Amino acid sequence: MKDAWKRTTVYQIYPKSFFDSNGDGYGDIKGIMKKLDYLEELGIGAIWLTPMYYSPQVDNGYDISDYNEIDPMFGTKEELLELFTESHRRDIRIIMDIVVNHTSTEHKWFKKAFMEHDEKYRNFYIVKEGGNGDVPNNWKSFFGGSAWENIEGENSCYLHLFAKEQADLNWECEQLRKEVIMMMQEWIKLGVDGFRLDVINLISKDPDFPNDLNPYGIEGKQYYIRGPRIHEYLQELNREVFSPYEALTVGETMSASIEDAMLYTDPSRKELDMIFSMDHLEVDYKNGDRWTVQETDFVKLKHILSSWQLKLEEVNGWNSLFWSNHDQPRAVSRFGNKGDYRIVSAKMLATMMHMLKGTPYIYQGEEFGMLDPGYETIEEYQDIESLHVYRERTESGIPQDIVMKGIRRQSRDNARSPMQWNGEEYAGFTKGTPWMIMGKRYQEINAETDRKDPNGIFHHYQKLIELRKEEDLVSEGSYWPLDDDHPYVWCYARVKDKEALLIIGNFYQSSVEYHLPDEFCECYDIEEVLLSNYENTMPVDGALVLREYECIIYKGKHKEG
Ligand code: TEU
Repeated sequence: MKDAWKRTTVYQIYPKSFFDSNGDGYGDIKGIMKKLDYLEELGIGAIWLTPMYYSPQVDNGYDISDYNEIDPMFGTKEELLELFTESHRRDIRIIMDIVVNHTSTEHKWFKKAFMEHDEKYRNFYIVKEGGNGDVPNNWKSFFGGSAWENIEGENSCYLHLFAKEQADLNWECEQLRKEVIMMMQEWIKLGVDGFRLDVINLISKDPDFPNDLNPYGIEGKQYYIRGPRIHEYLQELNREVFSPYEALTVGETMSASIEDAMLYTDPSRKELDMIFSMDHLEVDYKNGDRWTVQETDFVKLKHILSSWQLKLEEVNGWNSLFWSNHDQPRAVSRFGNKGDYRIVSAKMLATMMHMLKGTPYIYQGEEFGMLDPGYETIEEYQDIESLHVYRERTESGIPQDIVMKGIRRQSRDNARSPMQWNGEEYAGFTKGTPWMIMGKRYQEINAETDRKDPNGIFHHYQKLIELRKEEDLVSEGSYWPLDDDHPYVWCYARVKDKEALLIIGNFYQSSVEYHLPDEFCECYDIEEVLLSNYENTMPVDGALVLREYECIIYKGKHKEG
């Protein structure tokens, strides 16, 4: 990991739902600009902007029709460049979301390929003979149906792993790779400091496109989640774009294993700085099915996060640390407490994640404990994936209330309801009509109310961000799992030279008597509490009673000095 980024906390903005400056109901660039002071006060060092490129918005901007232009719904390219300048003035760097596994079918490449029949561009996409029911293989789209769509007027079809309006690009084509490289270099020249690379592990497909007889998750997936040329492509991007410009890179890699991550992030291989793995967020999926919810398997959660910490350290790799993003439900609704313990549980979750080794990502609204919006009926949802899941499952005969239970819990719209800035109409997000229905409890849960409270969640995040900047143990210390099998408490240490941090969190709504792990106490004396979410006491004879969702960061010194 590049030294310059090691102490940075990243803030993810979903522009459509962040802040609307012109009253059209959609968040925009000027809106982001107006909130830069707020972000500076929080202390973050970088913003990740989810896509604002030209797009028909079939998948909220992940269907790009022009990589070089900004969709008018967000403003202009000039405004975006001004946002870069204003952010840089505040020492906030910019990470752009790059979606190069697929383009929108409105992209000029797609149009040239299939409407103007230009061979060069046809080769930019994955085209096979067949169509109209007679498809090349049984691969499925994540958003429903076959992954193949017929090309109008032909007996051939193109691959789309997501919506049919999101056509997969053919990375085997050298000219396509050149175009992508040029486009990314262009953005760097305009001031971008890093990239979040959407589903980047899917860009290399098995060239035989086999039928998937034993699907791993969804039909086809095993043939593209770690395709034969993936490392070669990443190394090419690294050589041409990332290394020369010292750009930070975080690859979104669905279903990547730790072993994959070790390869992607080992600095000597020159691929990516870090990846987003969703492994730890699958602990409430029943039998691996996201839409059938089960109680969180807490011990499994700890084991997963611990093994990622340990394994990536082996290769000098780097972790991305997050509970939430625009595809996931709100962390407090999911792993914390929506009632009386909302504030303490939000602080506990933040503490346990932020004290790990890696780069923390905060998703907009998380810094004051936003909850899922509480939509009830399917009509309230907009996300293409939720609507597809609803249709597919109800049609297959699953009772509607069971389907809705899964959607209420896991829908991506949980993250996408507009930011709750204050208690005014539409939570101060817009003066018009918001594009999505507001969260139910915005009068009580909003940035303004929380920030006024000295014990609020925002101030706790500020302290965590500050600790990462100030304390070498947080940015550099090795991870030491302790008590990994405890059913209620997560306890780990970060150690470096003769010092250690001991981080303890009670994940449950009941108090727990807790004895600090012997192996830690034998080596270290606890000297002070750096941060906690209750008025705190020091352990007596190595023991303490942890209150509901209590978390504590202790600092200790090695007994031998
Ligand atoms: O997401 C891909 C991904 O890994 C999933 O979490 C996705 O949200 C979906 O649930 C798969 O079933 C990325 C983006 O983050 C997402 O918003 C886009 O819809 C998707 O890629 C396609 O570009």
